[in-house]
Amino acid sequence: MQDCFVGLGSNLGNKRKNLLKALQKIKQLKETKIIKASKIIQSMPLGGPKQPKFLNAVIKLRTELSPLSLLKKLKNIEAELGRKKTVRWGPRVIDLDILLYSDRIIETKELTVPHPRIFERDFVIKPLLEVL
Ligand code: A4P
Ligand code: MG
Repeated sequence: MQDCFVGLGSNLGNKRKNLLKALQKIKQLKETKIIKASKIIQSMPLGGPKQPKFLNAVIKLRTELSPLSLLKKLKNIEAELGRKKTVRWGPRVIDLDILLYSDRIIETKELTVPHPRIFERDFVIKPLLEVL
């Protein structure tokens, strides 16, 4: 079992509901347990086109899934919640990012861990500190 931290973001539709639905689906992943969840915070959009404010949160997981299998499951959940491909950093129903996975450093085409933009983002750092 490995500890890992996942960032959740939403700025389209019923944002709070989207975060809670994603949480519910992550809870249902067989090989994974949610250990802690941060408060949901509102944040100003960073980058991308003009877009609505975000709700963000971070959760701590304990999982048997490899980083890449976890990424795939998270991508499936994004798709199930109706996320559509648009521009980079564009508005989204749900965004699920792997922030940290144990003490692993990963740099592949599909996955960069730690997430490269953690430390420039209050909306990641603040909730992350809550669940560390
Ligand atoms: N990918 C690589 N590393 C990871 C990782 N650690 N976790 C790859 C998740 N995915 C990772 O992601 C594009 C590709 O990144 C994936 O296919 C995966 O293989 P995406 O979610 O489809 O696209 P994206 O989210 O638009 O791109 P990116 O670069 O992940 O954006 P960010 O950095 O997540 O930023 N402002 C506020 N206030 N709150 C936010 O949550 N989010 C963003 C998105 C911008 N501004 C924001 C927020
Ligand atoms: Mg993303």
